[in-house]
Amino acid sequence: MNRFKTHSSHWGAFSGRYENGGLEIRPHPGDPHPSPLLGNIPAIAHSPMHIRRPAIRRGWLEGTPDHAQNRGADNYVEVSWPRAADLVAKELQRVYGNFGPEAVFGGSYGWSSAGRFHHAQSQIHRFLNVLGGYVSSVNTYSSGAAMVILPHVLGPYDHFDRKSVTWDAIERSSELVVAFGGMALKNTDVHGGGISAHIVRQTLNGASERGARFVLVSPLKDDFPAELNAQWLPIIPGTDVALMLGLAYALVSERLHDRGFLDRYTVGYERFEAYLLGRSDGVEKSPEWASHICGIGVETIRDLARTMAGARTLITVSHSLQRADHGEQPVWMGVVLAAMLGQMGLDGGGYAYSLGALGNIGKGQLGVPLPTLSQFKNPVADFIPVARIADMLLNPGDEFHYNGQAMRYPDIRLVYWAGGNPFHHHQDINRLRAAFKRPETIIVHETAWTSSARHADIVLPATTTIERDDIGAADRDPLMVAMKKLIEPVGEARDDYEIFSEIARRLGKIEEFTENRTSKEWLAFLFETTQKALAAAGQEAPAFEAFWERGEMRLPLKPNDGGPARAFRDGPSGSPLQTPSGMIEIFSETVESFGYDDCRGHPRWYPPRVETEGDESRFPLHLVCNQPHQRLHSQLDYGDFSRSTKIKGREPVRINPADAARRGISDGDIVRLFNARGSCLAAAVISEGVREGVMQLATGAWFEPDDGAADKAMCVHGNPNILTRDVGTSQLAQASTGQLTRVEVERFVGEPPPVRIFETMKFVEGGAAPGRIADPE
Ligand SMILES: Nc1nc2c(c(=O)[nH]1)N[C@H]1C(S)=C(S)[C@@H](COP(=O)(O)OP(=O)(O)OC[C@H]3O[C@@H](n4cnc5c(=O)[nH]c(N)nc54)[C@H](O)[C@@H]3O)O[C@H]1N2
Ligand SMILES: Nc1nc2c(c(=O)[nH]1)N[C@H]1C(S)=C(S)[C@@H](COP(=O)(O)OP(=O)(O)OC[C@H]3O[C@@H](n4cnc5c(=O)[nH]c(N)nc54)[C@H](O)[C@@H]3O)O[C@H]1N2
Ligand SMILES: [Mo]
Repeated sequence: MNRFKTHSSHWGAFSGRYENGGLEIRPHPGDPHPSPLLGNIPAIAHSPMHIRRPAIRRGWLEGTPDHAQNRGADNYVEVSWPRAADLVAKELQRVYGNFGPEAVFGGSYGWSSAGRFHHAQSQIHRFLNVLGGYVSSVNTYSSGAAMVILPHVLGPYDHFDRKSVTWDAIERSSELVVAFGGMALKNTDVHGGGISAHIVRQTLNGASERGARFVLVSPLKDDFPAELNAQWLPIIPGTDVALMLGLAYALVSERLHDRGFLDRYTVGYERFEAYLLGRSDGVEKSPEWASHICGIGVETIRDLARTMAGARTLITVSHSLQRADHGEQPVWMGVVLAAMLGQMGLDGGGYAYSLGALGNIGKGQLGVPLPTLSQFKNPVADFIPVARIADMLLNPGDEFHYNGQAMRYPDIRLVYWAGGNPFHHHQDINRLRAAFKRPETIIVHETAWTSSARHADIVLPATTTIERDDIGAADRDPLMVAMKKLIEPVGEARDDYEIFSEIARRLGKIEEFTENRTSKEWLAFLFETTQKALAAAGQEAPAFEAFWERGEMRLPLKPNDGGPARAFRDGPSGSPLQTPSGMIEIFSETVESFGYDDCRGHPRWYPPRVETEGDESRFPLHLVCNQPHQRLHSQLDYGDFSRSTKIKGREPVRINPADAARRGISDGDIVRLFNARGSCLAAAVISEGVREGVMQLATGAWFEPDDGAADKAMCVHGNPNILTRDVGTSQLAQASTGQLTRVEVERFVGEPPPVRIFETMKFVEGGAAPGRIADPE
């Protein structure tokens, strides 16, 4: 009998045992609410989706003219590892030699897997830096707008996103939590790097039992756990700023705003108030005005304003609100509303950005540093805001604006990706497909035959975490886990580290990349960072071997002191915020000075651009494209749990009964969603939990075109990014706006095209062009 071995993932610690051809998974015994996402893991061991051998796209290998036009519609030729590594090394040499590192895009955004050493992002960036650098990307798809606006308003991003409001304060002191965008429990299933205890449900229940009340502002009812009986304000998507302004106006008109707080801790309130009351633009942002825009009743708005002013109130703003047109505004306006209530820095009150988006946000901070692989320094200054990838590939040399800078897109010849899935995360997939036809070469390390792998020229099979040893640890999680290999590598899959080492060897850079350490030596070496800090703090500091034998280790937490918000409240001059004024910037001279018409000196209401563009009126329904409850992004969409949620093999789309009835759609029907950009099929689920006029289709179903060669392909599986818009939030942050789009829907009549994406890949034979390397075998 094999023993269960400890392991960890972005959605929980667990142990696993491989026996008789099957992988058995047990959640960590200390986890009060283990995630059902663990059910996706066993498929790794046997799914035909795991890439088994290096594969080259035939057109690239044969060097046919215009071969790049065939990306996404071509066949693949399997090759040996030595040949694949030779081809990659030779191509890197060519591109670096002819065009320099400014022609290599290595942003490689993506969540990859848990594990401190085999972290694909760290590995690829380290490797490309050894070769001379790469064009990088900044910020995230998660919170691209907040990461740029918050530093102007409150100081460093994490001060109010992680360091100030904690779950224990909410359980102890909050009387009212108003959650713009909710706190869907599904989202707290995961945390980047690992999460050993899922505590959000029990914490919210604890607060509720003490008498705390909850208000959910969201188009979806299940964005808050049902047992809390939250008051549901089913808002029209994209209109939270209008509601917040209506609440602010109600506070001022009843003199419920905290003038003392505004005077002592903020700058620019007067200029904002002139806008709020209509003195600067002739429009009063009254509850009546707000109600017309956001669909929430006037009296409801007034009542909520009074309740907020009369209780210990916490305002939370979710990531999702800013992953939309003008996404900077709700983040900023949430701060202003909280400042008007005067409770920032009080226990269980004030403002928390993104609480509930990830399972460890709101937990205590670790008292020791975690093992971290050095990525070295990137000498290349060129970068893009992460969601501008298609713009960059389509428009080299064009000017764009970002956070006060005028910049130009670089001319990219080679794209190298490891640990991310752009055909999952990026918007307007048809446009992305056109963009992916531009570079000369695209290299991808993947564990699975995702759509990104199917658009690459060179596909190198990477192991998943269960095929290798690693150290599991994450921000705010006190459990460090020995992630032990559970199965042998599938097929010829190799660790990213090993792949990069082989290529580095061919380029004469092996010593720089590996520093002469094996994987196992790296684990022991990286572990020392934490071990030494533990010893210095007088804590038990086991040797690596002892930790590995034991399987896990508890790390100390810092005492919880209310963070920068509390310190600022207690002494605004001694602990100023790290903003230009040291205060909360209700008006930002810096942002105003950029002169952008889509993000000015104080938060304001901008009607969403999608609605002001003529042909969008043909698409009356709002589509919410949120995070999936059944997987992490696109990862393991082929896993059992994710597939158990599909209907007739397609992704479920939720629709309100009234909208369905009007279109003759019944539960379980295959429907076609479409707009000016594209279309996809999905399976209808009729639900009262979705506001009328809104549909919801989660992200993460692997993109499968009906015709890989068509300019405008339809996704037969249900990937919403075929419909979303590829425009930045504003010139300030240029962040993703993928959360919301507009569509129409109809019942699909006839035999729908089959979903084939999870079927075994078929390979072809192929020759090599003169100049490309032939297989030595
Ligand atoms: N419309 C819309 N789009 C969105 C969003 C939205 O709300 N709406 N949300 C956005 C957000 S917040 C995010 S964070 C992004 C997520 O986008 P991604 O992070 O790109 O999504 P993942 O599916 O996690 O992609 C990780 C990939 O890495 C691979 N992988 C895992 N482990 C390894 C490894 O060890 N080595 C290698 N080489 N590969 C590995 C997996 O197989 C997977 O394909 O999506 C964004 N896209
Ligand atoms: N199970 C699971 N959990 C995850 C992830 C996953 O893939 N799977 N991904 C993780 C990642 S990388 C991130 S960044 C976070 C993302 O965290 P979020 O971005 O907050 O998560 P979403 O689920 O995309 O959106 C949350 C809710 O916002 C609501 N919403 C959408 N538009 C509006 C609006 O205009 N107004 C209001 N008031 N509400 C709106 C939607 O109903 C949606 O369910 O989630 C993390 N958690
Ligand atoms: Mo994210």
